[in-house]
Order: sequence, then C-alpha cells, then structure tokens
Amino acid sequence: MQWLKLLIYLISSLILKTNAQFERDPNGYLVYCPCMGRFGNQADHFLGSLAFARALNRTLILPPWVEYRKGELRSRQVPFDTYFEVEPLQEFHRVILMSDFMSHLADEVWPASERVSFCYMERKSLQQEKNDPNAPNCHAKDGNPFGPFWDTYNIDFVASEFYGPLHFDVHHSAIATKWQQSYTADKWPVLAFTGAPASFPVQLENRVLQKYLKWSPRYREAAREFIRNVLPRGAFVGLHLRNGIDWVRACEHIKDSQQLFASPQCLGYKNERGELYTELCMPTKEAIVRQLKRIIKNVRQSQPKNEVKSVFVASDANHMISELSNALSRMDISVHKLPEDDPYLDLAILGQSNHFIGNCISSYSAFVKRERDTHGFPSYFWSFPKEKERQQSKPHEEL
Ligand code: GFB
Repeated sequence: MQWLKLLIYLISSLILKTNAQFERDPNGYLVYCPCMGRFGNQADHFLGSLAFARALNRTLILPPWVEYRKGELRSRQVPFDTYFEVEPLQEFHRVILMSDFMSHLADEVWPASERVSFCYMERKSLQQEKNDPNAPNCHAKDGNPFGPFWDTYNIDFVASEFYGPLHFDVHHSAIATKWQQSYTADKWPVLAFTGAPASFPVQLENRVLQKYLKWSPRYREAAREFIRNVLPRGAFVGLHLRNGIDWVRACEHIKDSQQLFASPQCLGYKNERGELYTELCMPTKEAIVRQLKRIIKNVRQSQPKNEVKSVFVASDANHMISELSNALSRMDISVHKLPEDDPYLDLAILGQSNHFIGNCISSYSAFVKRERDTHGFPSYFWSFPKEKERQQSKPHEEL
C-alpha cells in the first residue's frame, strides 16, 4: 500500500504544480511576432522584448522561432524550447511558452472576441481592397510570416490599437510607466505586438540578458558530442564565415552607412571604435587565412599547454575547408564542419570553442559573441581592427 500512497502523492503534487504554473498573472501578458529577419535578428529582438516585458511587469509569452525553408511559401514556427530552456529565463522575469498560454490560459485571459493587435501606426495591407481610410488597421496577419505565425495558435484579431508615440527604450526614459498608464492590465490583459517591441540591433543595455538563454539539453549534448567525438583532443578555434549571396548584396550597403546590422558590437554603438569598411563585412580569403594563422601562433606562444589542434568552421555558404586545410597542414591542425547544415548546432559549437572569430556585421556572429562573453571566453572579428591599424597596435585584438 505504501507504493499506492506514494503514487497518489506524486500525482496530486504534479497536478498542484501544473495548476500553479498556469495561474493567471494579474499584471498581464505581452506577446509578439518575431516577424523580422532570421535567427540572429530574432535573438536580438528577443533580448529587447524580455527587457521590455520586465519593465512593464508583464509576463512575456515566449514566441516560437520563425524559420524559412527553401521552396516553402509559409514560415515554420518552431517552439521556443526546442533550442532554449525556459527555466533559466524565469530567474530574470516571468515567462510562459506560447503553446502553454494558448492552451491553458487564453480562453480565460484573452478570449477570441477580445484579441487586439498592437502596432505603432496604421499598417497598410498589400491587398488594396483591405485598406479602408475610415478604419485604419494593423493588418497583423497580412503576408508571411505574419499570417502563419498567428495561425499556428489559431489567433485572429478583432481590432487594432495604435500605440504611437510610445516606444520601447525602457533604459533611457520613464516610458514603462507611460505604457502601464495607457494600457492597464485589467483592461488590456494581453498586449499583442505585430513585431517585436525591441530595437535591432539589440540595445547595449540588453546584451547581458544573453546569460539567461541556455541551450536546450538536446543542443547542449549534440555540441558536446561533436566536440568530443569528431574534433581531436585539444583546443579548437571556431570560425563563422558569413559569405552567401544575400550577404554579398548586404555588404554593398557598407558605403552608405555608419552602422550595418550588428556592427556596433565591434565599432561601438556611437562608432567610438571606428567607421564601417568593406573587409569588416566581407574579409578576403587571404585575410581570413592570415588572421587565423596569427591567432593560432599567438595562442601557441601565450598558452603552450593548450595548443590549438583543430578548427571548426560554421558557414551559410562557403566553409573554405580546402583552403584552410592547406594553409594549416604544416601546423598539424585539422579543419572540420558539420556533416549536415544545422544553424543551431553550429551556434552551440561556436559558443564552446576556445577561441572564436566572427563577422562583426552579422547578428548570427553576435549571438555567439554575447554567449561567449557570459563565460568570459575570448572572441575576435574578421579584419578588425583594420589590418594597417592593427600592425601599429596589438597583433590581434581580443574583444
Ligand atoms: O541569423 P541572421 O539574421 O544573421 O540570418 P545575419 C542569417 C541566417 O543565415 C541564419 C544562416 O539565421 C542562418 O539560417 N546562417 C548564417 C548560417 N551563418 C550560418 C552558419 O554559420 N551556419 C549555418 N548553418 N547557417 C543578416 C540579417 O543576417 O543578413 C539581415 O541580419 C539580412 O536581416 C542580411 O537578412 C542579408 O545578421 O548574418
């Protein structure tokens, strides 16, 4: 009978725990569509949205990650916890998975007849007939990924709310209080944004929130296995080579800009560490080989006991495996990549490398840099500082 008592106890404590987990937050909720860009952009936006939800003291509904597959017209929504754990985020602020919110709380907190979408100002629909001058609208479900995102949870909106001129910079103004005054939790239990309530790139003040983003056991374990089973024993350098055709085109904007995508991570948010230049976005193959060799030599001198034995390359297009292998063959260093494309596993492995060289402009690289900063691991950027300037300063600059 002892086991029966134990079983009853376990079941009832599980039920209690589940109920407590899904208790309504009287302070309200915040949900948004990560509708801009791919993973790096969405991760930047996530950190800002987390800070924003905390400043407003509302529970953040964790949206799925929005992914795009070749040949598919509609985005795919991948549950937040496929890649990251929910629990560590709770240390910073109250969060709930979107699927949990929709299945356990939405009927009570956010009935279908009360779902309002929030946007700064009217958003015109691409379908002209939907644009009524007398009834401006957010058109929150217009186009991809907007429609597929909310459809994933069967969400339709019955009205629009324009929140302008309110904004999201909770660090430099009393805007959080204004939000709370304009949208009280009793009248507005859920603020549902058409896009992330955050800036891109991530605000300087929100970069530290990266420490609450911990890889899910599946990715943590897969990264560990790759490092243990595929890479030779010893230190390894992780490289991010962003060089696909979309990137080549994006780099053309360098000449008309002060900053591009994640560039404040090396140039400083006010360009205090310099201006943009082409090689920062698209380093030449020669420059890549030179910088990698220089870093490996420096590590050999400064840390002779932790010699570099291999290089792990992550890339969206050209991994340069043969060029790098040739260049490093005399140093007895092997060069590796994943057997199959996996942007998330690439990230998780780069986060664990002994040294990392990334692309300063890329928000994908920025994710790795922030994660490594939380552990105090060293990171560098391709062609930063500029080669000429570097020769006059340190042999390589660790950021
Ligand atoms: O993450 P993301 O916003 O970074 O978009 P950027 C780049 C996407 O390309 C990633 C793939 O989410 C991945 O799907 N990708 C990039 C990679 N690097 C790798 C890699 O090393 N391994 C693998 N497996 N996949 C900018 C955007 O991308 O690109 C801008 O910020 C714009 O919005 C521009 O779209 C063209 O910041 O690098």
